Amino acid sequence: MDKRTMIQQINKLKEKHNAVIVAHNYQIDEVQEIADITGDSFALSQYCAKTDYDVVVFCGVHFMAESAKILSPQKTILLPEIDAGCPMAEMVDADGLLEAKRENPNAAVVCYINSTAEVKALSDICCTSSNAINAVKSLPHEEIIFVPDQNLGKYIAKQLPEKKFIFWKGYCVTHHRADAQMVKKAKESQPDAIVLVHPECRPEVVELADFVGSTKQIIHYANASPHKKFIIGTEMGIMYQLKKENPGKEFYLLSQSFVCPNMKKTTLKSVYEALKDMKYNIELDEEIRLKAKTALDRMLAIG
Ligand code: CIZ
Ligand code: SF4
Repeated sequence: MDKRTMIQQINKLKEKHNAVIVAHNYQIDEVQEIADITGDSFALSQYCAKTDYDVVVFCGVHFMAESAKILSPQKTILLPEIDAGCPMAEMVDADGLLEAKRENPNAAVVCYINSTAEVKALSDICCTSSNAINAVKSLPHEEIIFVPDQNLGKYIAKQLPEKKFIFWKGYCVTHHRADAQMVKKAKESQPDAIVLVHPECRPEVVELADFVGSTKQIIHYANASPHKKFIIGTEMGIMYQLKKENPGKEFYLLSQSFVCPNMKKTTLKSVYEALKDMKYNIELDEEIRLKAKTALDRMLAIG
């Protein structure tokens, strides 16, 4: 099937099932193009919760579709590629976290949204990279177990000296590849560009950046900035939105290795097949869902 026919078929199936397509900012261009909405994992989950569509095709990785299901249990949430996981989310499991809680009985658990529903269910509050500081601040506890991203944990810990952090050893395999040397080289080749990076990058990269933020914050920053050139330190999929929204500006990827293979698994064909066969339907144990929802609701409550 050629691309045009595939898109026509997708649109027909969307109508038939009263379905909507949502795509993460790291998805391939073709998928972002056909999506009804693009965004970060939390914005997309919130959209799923408030929309009237019965079926959501969630183009992203497993924990994202799971987060949507936690907030929208009555909707059918489809993940087109069932093997699209997030290696960082898999770096912490319920057993390991329970052990850490036993070893640190006075600590609260803050989990990054890049985590499984089981881990969210064991956490006091969930956070994204844009509200992690406020999430930690909202807790009265002095000790914080932060899972799973050590880089995001260290980034916020620097800004919260009054708290004692126990960092998990997780990291994003894609963002962790970048080092200070890469930033220095990129700056040398584009001396008048400013550097925008994601807090999943190593501390040595974050230290050299002009701005640190989530995908949503990076896009907002670039859109509002009077600067014309930017070096981007996050997954390459973000370039689609940045270029689309800023035709007069130049964007350079910090490193060509900023590619998340899991985010690249979803194609037009997988979206088509997801709608044709109604797969893969995300289901959650109700007890886990409700506990995980408490952690997400607490995050929502802090705004
Ligand atoms: O929460 C998300 O969507 C992730 C993983 C990254 C970001 O900054 O948007
Ligand atoms: Fe996970 Fe990193 Fe891929 Fe995001 S970019 S889904 S954190 S591996």
